[in-house]
Amino acid sequence: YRRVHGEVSTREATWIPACDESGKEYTDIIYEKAVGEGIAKITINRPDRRNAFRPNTIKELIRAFNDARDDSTVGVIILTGKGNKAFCSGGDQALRSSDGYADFESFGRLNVLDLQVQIRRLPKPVIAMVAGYAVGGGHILHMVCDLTIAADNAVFGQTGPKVGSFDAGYGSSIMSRLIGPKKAREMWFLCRFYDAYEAEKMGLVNIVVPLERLELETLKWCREILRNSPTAIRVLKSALNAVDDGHAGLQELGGNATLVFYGTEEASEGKIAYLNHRRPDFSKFPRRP
Ligand code: S0N
Repeated sequence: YRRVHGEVSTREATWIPACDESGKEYTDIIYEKAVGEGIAKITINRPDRRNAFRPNTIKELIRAFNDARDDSTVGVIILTGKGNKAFCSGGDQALRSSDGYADFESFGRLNVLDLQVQIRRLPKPVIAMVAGYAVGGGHILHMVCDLTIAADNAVFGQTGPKVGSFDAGYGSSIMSRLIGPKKAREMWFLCRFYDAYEAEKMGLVNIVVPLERLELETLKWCREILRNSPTAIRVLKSALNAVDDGHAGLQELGGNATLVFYGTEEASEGKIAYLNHRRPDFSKFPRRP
């Protein structure tokens, strides 16, 4: 296998700042792309709050993820937190009001839910690169990512019932799928924290690596993915989510079937016949067993 495919590079990446079509500066995140690599990296940049998110953080994350989705040179997206102390500590509790989280507006939002859906539906793998705490809504963010690479100092847990909140959506259903219904109840009801190795045993993370190797290992996983067929990965991501995501999951998977079908001569025949005002001739296309 190695002879045919060669070793995957383990070198560091060269990151350059990226922006989206709005051209607006980011304040709460850092958005970068690796030169010549097909990898985007989105970093929550509020380390003094353990990378807690406010509505503006989520708005910026949504913009960056949209850009990475639309950029056909990007094949994998890394989501991480600034510094080694936290991936993300969830919603900024200082900004919590009676109707969600409010920063620069007079009303509250729970817009992290939109971000969770966006990551889930994004047709490219999203990898959570976790150092330090991934707790509360930050824990849910890593769970909705496709893969999680954890540093050996990573700590995972829910805090909702301690601080008077809960995520009864993906934060419950995806967790139950990942670690099983009993363990999910334990995690939510007791609000314990779990170290990286416990999390690995529970099936919450893919691999645990020394903190100093976290980015290099994550890059290695990205590069391995990037060697593989983007269409196969795209369809597989939607297939792996389809049952759990119900109609929305089937829509995503079905959309991929349409995407692939549009590339065939059979599909083209229908379009060309319509445009030429003639009856389509599908007779030469096989009705496969
Ligand atoms: C992460 C923890 C364990 C780190 O402990 P450590 O290392 O001892 O640091 P601290 O001294 O505690 O923190 C350093 C500074 O950072 C501030 N800070 C940390 N986390 C937050 C936060 N989440 N919000 C605001 N500030 C935060 C500290 O206050 C401290 O600042 P100074 O130095 O000024 O005092 C530890 O910090 C910890 O336990 N943090 C809180 C974790 C938590 O409870 N998070 C919120 C959980 N809830 C959600 O995330 C809800 C998500 C959500 O939006 C949602 C989604 C779906 C449905 C509903 C909701 C909903 O909210 O209701």
